[in-house]
Amino acid sequence: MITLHYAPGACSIAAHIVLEEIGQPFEARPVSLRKGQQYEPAYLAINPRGKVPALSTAEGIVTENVAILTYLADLAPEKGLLSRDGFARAQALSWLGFLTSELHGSYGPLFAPQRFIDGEEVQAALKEKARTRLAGNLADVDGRLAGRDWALGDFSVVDAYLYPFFHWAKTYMGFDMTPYANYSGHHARMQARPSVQRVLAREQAGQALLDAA
Ligand SMILES: N[C@@H](CCC(=O)N[C@@H](CS)C(=O)NCC(=O)O)C(=O)O
Repeated sequence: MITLHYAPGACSIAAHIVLEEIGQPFEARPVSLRKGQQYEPAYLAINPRGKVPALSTAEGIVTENVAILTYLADLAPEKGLLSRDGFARAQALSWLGFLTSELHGSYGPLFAPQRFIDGEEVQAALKEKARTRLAGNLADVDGRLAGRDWALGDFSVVDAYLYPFFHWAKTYMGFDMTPYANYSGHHARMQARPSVQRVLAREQAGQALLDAA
């Protein structure tokens, strides 16, 4: 059986949503990033980079969001979560590449400026710059979602991957998301999906387990 190693509310929620969408049995194992469990030997044996998500499969371990989302979509081609057609697949991979490098990357200096530079003053300046970069990337997404319910027309892995970054901007970075009307509409549509509701409930329970441990 597939096991998803995830942290509640982290980028791993994209894979969690896709697992629910494809409807195959899986186990979801929470990892506490707050408690540093990603650096404990047991987890480093799964992903030596100390990051979630990681997917344990019968064939071995898959790491990196883009690889995991691609792998999961290909397990259930009938769901149409990632086209196998050359050009359409390239469009999807273009989105995934942007999300993993640019949009996800925008958050690094905001969540952990100390990983980039020492000193409170320069860290504050770095965060300011990073907020501007994030705002630009959110606007990019918003523009690309104009006139469409889902990033590629039909629901796909790209939509699942768009989900956490909206939430982080609003909840953790205090962004007013109303100017990003298309991305806001997309987020509302995501929240209404039964798969997302099941994932949110499971991740909440996972967080409670981690807190109690
Ligand atoms: N390139 C990786 C990035 C994964 C990543 O940064 N995950 C974060 C959570 S959103 C993490 O595990 N952070 C823990 C840490 O860096 O200590 C991917 O796309 O899978």
